[in-house]
Amino acid sequence: MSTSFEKRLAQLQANHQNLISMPNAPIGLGNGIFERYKHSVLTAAHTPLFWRYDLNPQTNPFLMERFGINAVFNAGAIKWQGNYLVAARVEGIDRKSFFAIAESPNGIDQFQFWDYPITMPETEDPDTNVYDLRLVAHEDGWIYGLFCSERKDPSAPASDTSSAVAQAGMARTKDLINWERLPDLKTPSPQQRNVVLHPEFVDGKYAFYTRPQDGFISAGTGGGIGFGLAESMTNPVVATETIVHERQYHTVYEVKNGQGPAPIKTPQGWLHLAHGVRNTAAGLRYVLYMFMTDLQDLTKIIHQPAGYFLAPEGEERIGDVSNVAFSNGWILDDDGTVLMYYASSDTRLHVATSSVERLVDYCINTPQDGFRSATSVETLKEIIRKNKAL
Ligand code: M1P
Repeated sequence: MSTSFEKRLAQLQANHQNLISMPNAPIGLGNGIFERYKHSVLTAAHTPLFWRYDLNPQTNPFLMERFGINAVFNAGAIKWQGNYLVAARVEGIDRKSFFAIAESPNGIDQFQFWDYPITMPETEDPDTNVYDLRLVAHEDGWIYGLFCSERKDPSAPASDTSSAVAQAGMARTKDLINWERLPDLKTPSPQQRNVVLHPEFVDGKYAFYTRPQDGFISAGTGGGIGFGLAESMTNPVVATETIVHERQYHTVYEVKNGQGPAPIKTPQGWLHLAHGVRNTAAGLRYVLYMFMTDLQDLTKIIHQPAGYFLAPEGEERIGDVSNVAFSNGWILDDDGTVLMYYASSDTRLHVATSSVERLVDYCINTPQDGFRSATSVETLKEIIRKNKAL
């Protein structure tokens, strides 16, 4: 006769196994640009039971959770030894985030976490919180992980227990297990988040997408997606930031924006996925948008469709920070498929699929923003006219 501990464990194991082996499938006809999927690919419930529970009946007779996981979201991504890997932001119930790799044979379902989370070495100034890892296989042979390192603001008065400083933490690896921490990136901006390494050298230097910001939440006089060069990764200094894509009034990136994963090279230009933030009466709304930059001049935008590429829908709109779509990882597969990992509402991770061909077509042939209602009407009338003439 099995004990209640054994019964409960068997049930937990069955539920977990069902969840992590659940097949995923695209939903509906979609918009032709990308496919959404029925199930999220990772949630807090996907984390291994042996992370959350002490499985010893002697020390945990009630089989309680001992290490609660609150959310699994914003993930870097890479194809590695034939498998699809995401390095997710895992947030414990203590609010601390860390990185953990989950692996799938096809990139759309059956993601399973590696046994241990990433042990990210600290600098001499320890991070309080780390999140939003961007994985980049650089042409120098290293895989770099760039992430936000958050520490309490040392200049905040004692009464202020919330103010923080965000900087670009950096580390590198050859096997995704052993990481060498590098110094935080130095830039002219007091704070940085959403910093991404470009995969190729530019003029023999390391190239970074940055997001200068005055405050921890507010971009202030900073903002926009910046670009800068550094001589080395071991003494990483960006002396000059050029803004590639500015915030702009009455757009989906009016308040803030940030580079998503590292851009994908195509014959027509570099494909970029970014997030844009606007304010509403219900709070900030985060959506994803795309643009392309010139192959020779990485600071020159050559195509940008109007508005958002992907916005949170249905249950995606609800979570710890509602109305958020955020992406910091995508994988370009050998056949040209692009697997885009996006998180919803700082709670769970999803996949959307498209192809380089479709995304380039989307960027080149979708009308640009005219920035006024009247220009939108003219764009629409032109589409109608052409269709009526068919
Ligand atoms: O809560 C939404 C997102 O907020 C931040 O992004 P940004 O710096 O552009 O405001 C990040 O903390 C991100 O992790 C989070 O998803």
